[in-house]
Amino acid sequence: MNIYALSMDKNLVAIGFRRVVACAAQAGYDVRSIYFLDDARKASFAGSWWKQKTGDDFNVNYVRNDAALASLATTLAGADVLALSLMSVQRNIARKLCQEVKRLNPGVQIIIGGYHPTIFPDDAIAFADAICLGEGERTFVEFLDRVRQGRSLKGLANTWVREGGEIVRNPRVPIMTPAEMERMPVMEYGVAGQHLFSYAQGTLMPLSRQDLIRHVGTTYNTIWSVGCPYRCAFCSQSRFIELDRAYADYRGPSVAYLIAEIKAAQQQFPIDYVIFYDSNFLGRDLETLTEFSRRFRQEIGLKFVLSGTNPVSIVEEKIGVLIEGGLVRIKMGFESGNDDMLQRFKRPVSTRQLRRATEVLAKFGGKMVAPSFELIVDNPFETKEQLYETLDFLDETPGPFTINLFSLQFMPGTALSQEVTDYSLIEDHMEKEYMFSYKPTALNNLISVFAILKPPRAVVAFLKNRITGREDAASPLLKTVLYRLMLVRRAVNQAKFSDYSTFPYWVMLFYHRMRTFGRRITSSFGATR
Ligand code: B12
Ligand code: SF4
Repeated sequence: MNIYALSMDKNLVAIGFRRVVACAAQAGYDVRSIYFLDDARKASFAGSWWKQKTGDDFNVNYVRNDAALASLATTLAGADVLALSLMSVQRNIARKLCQEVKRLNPGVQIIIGGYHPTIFPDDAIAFADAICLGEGERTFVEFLDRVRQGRSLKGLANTWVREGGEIVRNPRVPIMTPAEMERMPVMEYGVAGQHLFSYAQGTLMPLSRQDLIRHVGTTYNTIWSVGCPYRCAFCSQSRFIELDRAYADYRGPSVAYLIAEIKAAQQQFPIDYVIFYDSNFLGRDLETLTEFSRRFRQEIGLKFVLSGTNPVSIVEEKIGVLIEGGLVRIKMGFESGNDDMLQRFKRPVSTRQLRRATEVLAKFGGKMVAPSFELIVDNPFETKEQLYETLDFLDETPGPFTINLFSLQFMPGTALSQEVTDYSLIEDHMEKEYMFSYKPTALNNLISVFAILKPPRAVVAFLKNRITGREDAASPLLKTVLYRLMLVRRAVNQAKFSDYSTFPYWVMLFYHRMRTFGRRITSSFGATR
């Protein structure tokens, strides 16, 4: 069977995609993977912060190239199966592509998995033959088996399918237990059978080892546990828990599995940093984290970053244990510095608990990069007074720390988007990639100063005074300047801890070579003694 699998994420991280492709490969299917990138020549992950647009056009999908989509569709139309992994921000491009493929060859069986079909199935099924809701390891293989055998898709668990013009909502079976996850192959992480599609040029090319390094540098990006017990109003997690209660657990394989997965990648590629995207890596108990930390230090010996943690789980013992294992940097969602908004967001924390988390983290100031707290702004439910409270909260937060601002997004299927009657708002957000997409208002710009430094109280008071009554005045240039300064501050801070994981790939590679050289020298000295 001729199978194409397309990751629409516009980077080469694609953790869930790589997992389902690995399952299909293990089942004997020859899958050609394609990673859809805006422009394959430019940074898509490693060093991409430096290239981020911050001006007026910062938050829309960067490239539009209908001719390129048409040429990709011509290739894909030769397939028996086209599998897509999709987030909502890529939905418009994916829909165009699928429609064109179907026009050229109605016989191609299209299956879509990922967050978009899971959260917004009514939308996704309109341009696919089948959509997978939630995890797809077993579903993808069963789908391929059925297509190969020419069987109906009716009854294909955890999917919706279109048959004879009708939408069939197939029954659900429970998602995998940790024991079942343990038996899954580790994610596909090589270059054989993999391709890059460069949207800007419309070119499809085999993925080389150099390409992979150019795009991810010396990072290895993975996730240990899938799921989260909370139901924050702006997050799609509640939708997952509705699908299956087991999504409320931090569900994942054993420490041994995780270590074996990382080792396998380490044997193939130069890796210095492992980045974990768990919703809350620290949600695991101290005993498990201690085992992880010990084995990570002894058997992997790299630095690791926690891209997802929850302030509710910041416990001194846990942080201490992980730092011993190699933890170098930590990010977490604070979302707001005022209690009304935290409640409205249904966050599991109050500002008092946030404060406690910052106090714990401040104790490790000299041992890891300043933690990063993420905040939501441009929130139509929030008053200026409440936003000023967030500013005061930051002002009182013990340092060192940095912040990331994000505009509130009304993603489909979240509790918050159900409060919105204007559907175009949601549609609009399917066009946006919203990293640093906050509006360049005076108040946002003032808050963003805390990403660079903690100004003296008197300066904050002075600036507050200056912008009072003009909080919404736009200043994109100032935003860009502040953004650049923030990057410089972070670079300096990260370099102090040899954390180059957000730097351009060539910096990471240079550090890797130095590190390897240093290790060789040390071991040859050891051998001659
Ligand atoms: C890691 C991560 C990233 C990474 C890598 C993305 C990746 N795909 O690996 C990075 C940092 C690059 C990233 C970027 C973005 N992300 Co992100 N990210 C996540 C995060 C934290 C974990 C995703 C993950 O790996 N899950 C675990 C894997 C195993 O699950 P999975 O991906 O869902 O895959 C399973 C199923 O979906 C299914 N499946 C997936 N693909 C396929 C394909 C087929 C054919 C089948 C059958 C099944 C299937 O099977 C997989 C295995 O079980 C989630 C939040 C969270 N905690 O879940 C947000 C999340 C997915 N991201 C989100 C968003 C919005 C973004 C950005 C748009 C943000 C931005 N910068 O503007 C960008 C988009 C990038 C782009 N330009 O296109 C949203 C998506 C919401 C939505 N409705 O689409 C989430 C849910 C966060 C949130 N709550 O808002 N992200
Ligand atoms: S804690 Fe994080 S992953 Fe969990 S529901 Fe809230 S935002 Fe979503």
